[in-house]
Amino acid sequence: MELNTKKHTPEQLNTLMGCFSIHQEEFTFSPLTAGLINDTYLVQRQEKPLYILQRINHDIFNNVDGLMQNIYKALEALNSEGYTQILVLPIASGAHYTKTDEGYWRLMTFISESTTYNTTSDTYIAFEAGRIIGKFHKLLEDEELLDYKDTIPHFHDLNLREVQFKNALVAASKLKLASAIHEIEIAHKTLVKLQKIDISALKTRICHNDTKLNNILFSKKSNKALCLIDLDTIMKGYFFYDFGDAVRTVVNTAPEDETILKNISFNESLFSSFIEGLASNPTFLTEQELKSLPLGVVFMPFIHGLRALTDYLENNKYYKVTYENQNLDRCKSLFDFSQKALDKISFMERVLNKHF
Ligand code: GN1
Ligand code: MG
Repeated sequence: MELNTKKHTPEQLNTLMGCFSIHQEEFTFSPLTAGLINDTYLVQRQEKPLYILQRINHDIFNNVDGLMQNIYKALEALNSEGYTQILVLPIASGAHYTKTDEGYWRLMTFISESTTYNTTSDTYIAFEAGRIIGKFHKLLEDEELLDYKDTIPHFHDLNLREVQFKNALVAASKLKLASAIHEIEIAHKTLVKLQKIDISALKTRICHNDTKLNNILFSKKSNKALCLIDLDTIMKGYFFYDFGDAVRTVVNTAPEDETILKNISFNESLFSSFIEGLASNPTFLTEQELKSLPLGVVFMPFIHGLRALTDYLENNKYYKVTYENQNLDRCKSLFDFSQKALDKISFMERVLNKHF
């Protein structure tokens, strides 16, 4: 397994920049540590941010070629009024990434005057989050599904995540099992409840698959949403994945690994604004998709919580952690939000009926 935490020197990174077809200068690099999978650097020249340089985690994304093709294909379509286009910078051969002994690297444009938020209490930001997610889907609505590779097959498939969880239960130490006894019980109970989601009637779309709030870029000046970032998981999926993942992070004013559960809440005003923003796009959702959305808000935090719990039981081999029990804390927090979303199903239905 590659080491996720390996530090790269400025010399190494400057040499790497030499591979890309850009104006070559002396750059400086600041690590961006919000992501849990890749190594990400902000590339600056004389303090002006210019690019995002990333080492793709090859243990997780083993089809880098397919992944970069998906991104490149989607970015061609993600260019319109009200949506800022990101560019992938090629290397000399025209390829969209470079491979070194250190792994696979790509370079993308940094959108100037932009910022991200981990959480928000601002209804305008919630509106804009909804608007940009709808816009993203509207722009990708007519993509040819066959052009996209399943780079992480069954990524949000609960059956796969259930099997992985059950395998982890068999292999985990007694101590670990005892420390997560309560969460394991919630997982078993909720798995039964969520089995009833019927995906057979849902339209398969090209989705982002990781639409948490901090994967949306906002204008620093106006707070208008600019575009979605972190495009590694662009592949086929259902709209309720992107909806549920966005809602779990937009309407909850506590972060994903909040340890004080009373701080975790489902804010109704933020939800209503998010839906208003989503509905400000020309319609694209089917009746069946609209019906799937409230349960999607229960489903997405649950599946993330289950993956965090599985990783905790497997001694943190997937997600980067900054302390031993972080995956368990994430699980507790995600399960708690999932439960709180379950209590808001009829509220969500009412708001959706009003706007769609
Ligand atoms: C991972 O690395 P990051 O933060 O973009 C994960 C997402 C989770 C997220 C939890 C490929 O994304 O599914 O929602 O952590 N991505 C992958 O914050 O597993
Ligand atoms: Mg991601």
